[in-house]
Amino acid sequence: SNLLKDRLREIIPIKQALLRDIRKQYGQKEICKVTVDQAIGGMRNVFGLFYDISLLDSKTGITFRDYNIPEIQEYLQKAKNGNEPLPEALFWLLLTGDFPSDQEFKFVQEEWRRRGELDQETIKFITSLPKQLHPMTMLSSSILYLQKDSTFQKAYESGKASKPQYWEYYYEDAMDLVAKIPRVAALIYRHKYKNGDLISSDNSLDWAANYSHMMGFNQFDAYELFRMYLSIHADHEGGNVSAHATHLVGSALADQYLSYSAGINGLAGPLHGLANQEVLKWLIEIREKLGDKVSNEKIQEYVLNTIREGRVVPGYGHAVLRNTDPRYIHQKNFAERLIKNDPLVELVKQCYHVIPPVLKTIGKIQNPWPNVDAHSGVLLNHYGLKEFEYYTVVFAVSRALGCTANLVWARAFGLPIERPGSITMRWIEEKFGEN
Ligand code: FAM
Repeated sequence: SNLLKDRLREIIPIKQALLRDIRKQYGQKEICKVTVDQAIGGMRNVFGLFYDISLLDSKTGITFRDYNIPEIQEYLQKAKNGNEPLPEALFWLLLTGDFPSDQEFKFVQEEWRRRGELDQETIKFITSLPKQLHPMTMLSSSILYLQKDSTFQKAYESGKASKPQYWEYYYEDAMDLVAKIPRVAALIYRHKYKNGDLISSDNSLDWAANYSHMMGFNQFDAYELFRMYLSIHADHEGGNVSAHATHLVGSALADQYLSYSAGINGLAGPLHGLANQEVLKWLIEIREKLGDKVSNEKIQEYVLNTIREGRVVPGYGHAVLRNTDPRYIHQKNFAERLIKNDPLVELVKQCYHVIPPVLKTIGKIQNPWPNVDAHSGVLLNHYGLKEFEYYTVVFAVSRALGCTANLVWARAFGLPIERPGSITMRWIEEKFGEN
């Protein structure tokens, strides 16, 4: 039997009824006012999206189905002798709202193993991509290529799919996409950086460790890093660029592949997921220019220079968070537990003390604290993943969990095509002007 789909079949009618009740009871309530400034200013604090699987609080950070990062670390399945949550378990939580039993966890793991292999044409497509492409461009193109296997697209085209069943096809596509994405990502890595010397999967490993293995990193601690990394980046509510782009494109009934490829393209922007590559570049630059033992004053000066040059300090600031990102803290704890004497890790720690006070003096920066990307690069670098251009691909492997899980629910709820209104300067003047 299909444990996860069966569970969804049980929950979906209950949640659909709940949503109907909520609309009946609160449908006409006002959530917030929208000012002209907000419309022009990237819609900060405009609550206009419905996204049920995770929620971001500006002070306490992300919760996945109401559980924060320390809670998922405590309650989700871990590897033998491991400390980090396993993404298979997180995916079950995101989709169902419950922690999986061991049997349910194993079900997801087995399904992903079964669905994870790539066919020869796909391997050929990926290993024929021009090597000068950015790895995120390669990933997005490869996900688009996989669209040939979309069960939703086929069912829709043949006229077989009816609206109440859409979610089932989105579920199938989510499971396939998530199962395959580590292999796709590892192939891209080996093709671009290791002369196409490919490593086949090891299905005795869990999903995250297998990804690490196919990249070529086989220490237990590297496995733990991938388990942790792929869990904590999985989702960040609905309004961030990658989740929102996926949700928006999916609302036109584009399948999971078309939708998530769009999300990946947004994640590839330097103000979003690409920041993790930018952070490592920036840290290495500091060491090259200022040497190994940099004083706090020199870092302060360097930060001010970066800003003076019109650049952003990567890894710091956030559109919603107003505190240190708990995903940063989680990675800091990981490093403190497992990594000794890595100068770049030490530099990240030093920056945490030095940079926020400097950013506070700038005034306009709403959040001087580090975000998730301030820490992730040095951890990947520590275990041998030196090609920082690739870092956002690891982020994208993780974000597939949240983005595809949300689309299953978007179809289960029968959410309509997204179509907010837009305004012009003339419209604003005519509406609010004196005459
Ligand atoms: N360094 C320099 N300037 C910064 C800054 C930073 N780290 N963070 C914000 N600012 C500037 C910002 O550019 C803006 O300047 P202008 O008014 O001159 O355009 C001003 O401060 C106000 O911005 P804000 O309201 O504090 O932030 P936004 O909500 O507009 O933007 C971020 C949020 C994340 C895009 C911004 O903080 C940033 O560019 N940070 C560096 C890049 C980064 O780390 N991104 C990753 C975010 C991450 F969590 C993720 O998505 N993966």
